Amino acid sequence: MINFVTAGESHGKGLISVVSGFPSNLSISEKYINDQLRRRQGGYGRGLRMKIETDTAEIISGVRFNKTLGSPISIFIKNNDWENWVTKMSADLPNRSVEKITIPRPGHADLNGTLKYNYNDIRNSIERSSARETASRVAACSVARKFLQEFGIEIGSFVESIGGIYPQKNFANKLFNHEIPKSFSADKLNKLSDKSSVRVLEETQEKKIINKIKLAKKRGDTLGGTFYIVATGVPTGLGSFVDYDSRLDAELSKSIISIQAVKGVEIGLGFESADLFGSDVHDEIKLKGKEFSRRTNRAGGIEGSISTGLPIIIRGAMKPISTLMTPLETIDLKSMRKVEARRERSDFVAVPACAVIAESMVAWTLAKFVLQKFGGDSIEETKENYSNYVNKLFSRTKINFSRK
Ligand code: EPS
Repeated sequence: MINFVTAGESHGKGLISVVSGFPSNLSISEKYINDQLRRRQGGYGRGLRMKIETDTAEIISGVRFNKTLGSPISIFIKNNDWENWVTKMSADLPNRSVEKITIPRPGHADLNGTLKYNYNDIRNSIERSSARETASRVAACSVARKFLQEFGIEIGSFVESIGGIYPQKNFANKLFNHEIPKSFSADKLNKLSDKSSVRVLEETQEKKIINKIKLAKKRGDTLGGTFYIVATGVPTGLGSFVDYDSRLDAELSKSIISIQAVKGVEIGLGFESADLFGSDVHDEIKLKGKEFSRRTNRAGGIEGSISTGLPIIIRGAMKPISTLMTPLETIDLKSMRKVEARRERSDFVAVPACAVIAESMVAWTLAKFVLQKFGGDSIEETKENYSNYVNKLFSRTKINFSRK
């Protein structure tokens, strides 16, 4: 079974990812990972830190001549900002002069982290709860993304809205109506959304959003928004209804809501389907050549917690960034008096980055289910098991139902 763990604080020496359980002989390179890290750093409205960092993955183990060995893959991302934090974040020097932070920001982990871990400095909570950690997630999950590409499974995303500004025509509706050409694949979606500085698909919407972000900056405020993740090429049969934690939709939702500042996740039509008649929601089943298909895809590619073979469609909602340059009210934990929250260097909006991070988390979850179903110690073995299943799926169904 695959697993990944990340380590590192936002302003420490760097970030570490350790990935285990992938089969041998999978091609992977630092360049492949860096291309994804670069996508994560983008987006109009990101903070000054993105000018300091050029997140670069250094593969420390588990790969030889660009092929996985089947052993743990460890990846290091250096923090360029570390040189400014050597004293403040020293691992083994006692704190002689570093001022403690005693004023928690509303909306972040500052107060809760300090209470839970009995910290004597809120900086200890800020460092690991920061969204900086997502850089190491993207590095780790890029291995999963590359693995899925071996099976023709692609993952893409686009930003649906920022600050309540939505598109004229939502591309997602085409997906729900299953009105997309067979040639469509999620990586082509990224070629469109990555062109936009806020990763939206409509130019007029982009202009309105950038103006809204400028307004937020002027007010010393922040924004959130919504995004869609789309996975194409996913075979029928991933996930199962037999256990709560074998359910594909549940595990995908968990992986996305685990991202810092994500407060909502929907599979397919999600909350909208709660208001509709069943006849306007359930996807009628049809035959397409030698495959089962659906007339529509409002289920978002998952029925009975199992993948249907149609694109998986997930929508996420990200709350506004917690650090406001026009601070909200809080309590100073030293004086226990009402004060204004601290200003910490930060992003104004990070929804474009969040959508890229969510792609990585979806890649991880789908890779987990692919390996769970098809196993294999080498990529060749996994691919053999996969083709055997996919090629026989339809004929086996016919035999089952013709059997007496
Ligand atoms: C981030 C790097 C850090 C995080 C930021 C995301 O930037 P800085 O060094 O300026 O604090 O703070 O995350 C947040 C804005 C947050 O609220 O957690 C990154 O690399 O994505």
